[in-house]
Amino acid sequence: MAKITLIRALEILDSRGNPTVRVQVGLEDGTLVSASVPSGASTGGNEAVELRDGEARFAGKGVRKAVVHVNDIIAPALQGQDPRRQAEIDSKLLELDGTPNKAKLGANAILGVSMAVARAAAQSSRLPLYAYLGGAGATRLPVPMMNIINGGKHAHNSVDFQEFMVMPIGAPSFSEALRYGAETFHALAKILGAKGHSISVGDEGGFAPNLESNEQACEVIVEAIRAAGYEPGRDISIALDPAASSFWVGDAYDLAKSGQGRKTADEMISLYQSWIDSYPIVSIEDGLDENDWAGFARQTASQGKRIQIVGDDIFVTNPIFIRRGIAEHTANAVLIKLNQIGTVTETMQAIQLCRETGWRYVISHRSGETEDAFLADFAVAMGGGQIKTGSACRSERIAKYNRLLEIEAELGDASVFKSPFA
Ligand code: 2PG
Ligand code: MG
Repeated sequence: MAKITLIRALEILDSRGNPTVRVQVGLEDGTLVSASVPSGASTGGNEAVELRDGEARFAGKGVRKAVVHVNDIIAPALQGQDPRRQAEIDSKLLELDGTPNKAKLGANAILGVSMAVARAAAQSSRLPLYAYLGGAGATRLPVPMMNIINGGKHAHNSVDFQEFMVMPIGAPSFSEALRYGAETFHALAKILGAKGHSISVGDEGGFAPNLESNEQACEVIVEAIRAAGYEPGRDISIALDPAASSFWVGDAYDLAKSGQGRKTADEMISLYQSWIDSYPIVSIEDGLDENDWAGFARQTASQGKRIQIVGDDIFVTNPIFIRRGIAEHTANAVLIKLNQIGTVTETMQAIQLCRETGWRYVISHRSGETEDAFLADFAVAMGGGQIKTGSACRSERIAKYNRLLEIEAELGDASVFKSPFA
């Protein structure tokens, strides 16, 4: 196997115009690949540390320190290593960092190297990334969660909840699912326009209208699903990510953007219950604050048989928190984000825990993304059947969907597509 001869990092820009890290890895056989690190806005308190320079340039968001850590500390340490030894390389990265949350080198530095090493090994092995990471059994295409109305921290509008997503659960294939979602997105544009709303988009490419209430987002989505010619609940369902930590203020959930007042955890759970009864909702992520383990468990006990309860900020893709969640019946699914934990190997360990306990997992982008489509291959490799990667516009989102179309075409008859909710 060709050994690592080059590791080099660069400060690039993400989809919000903020700096992020790109890492190039070269091998002695001439392989040269790169990987780029995404960045969140509604970040969990326990995420691995995204190292920012804190200097005047880019309003403190520069990543030159992370770049230097890759070039001066990580690169010399990994020279001559076999890139297929992913677990060994990732534990070497943890050792070089030496902190529990990657605060020294930066999770952005570490993850860029981890992803680029995986991609280099795949290319040098002449395997597509999904087959290299997932093996011969990696044939399942994910059902997309397409975020067509953006609120919360991802948009300047009157909607408190961060993400209203459509999930084409009744589509026969990934490409058809993508078409169902894109057609619904366009139908929604017409409906919002006709109601006099703005159809400009938020960070993940969903519309960001000033609606009268959070609930109205569900109403217009159901209308759009029908207008596009689909049956709500059969062809296309709704998934929500309120990202409730972002509006947990003091001791209450403050629906300040919409002016719907302050609510307790149990009031939020009842609100979700009434929505589940009124709309075709199959999944709710982060319905409560990241520290409200008891509230999550109450929501899971009362709604977890009927819908998927996904923990994002509360678990931060970290096996330690997922283990606690399993013991306390906190949720029944985990949102998986590579940069919350910081290496490919640890991310795969988090997924393995989900599999062992029968929990579902959703492979997810961040609100700040790049054109890197690593996530698409990773979702097929991990086989969980769900991906969350934004709306039907903005190329940093579409790059992932287009890569999934390529994978589907390449797998041909071998590709599998089935709803996780069937
Ligand atoms: C989320 C993500 C991605 P962010 O909360 O699930 O949609 O948002 O990357 O801003 O944390
Ligand atoms: Mg989330």
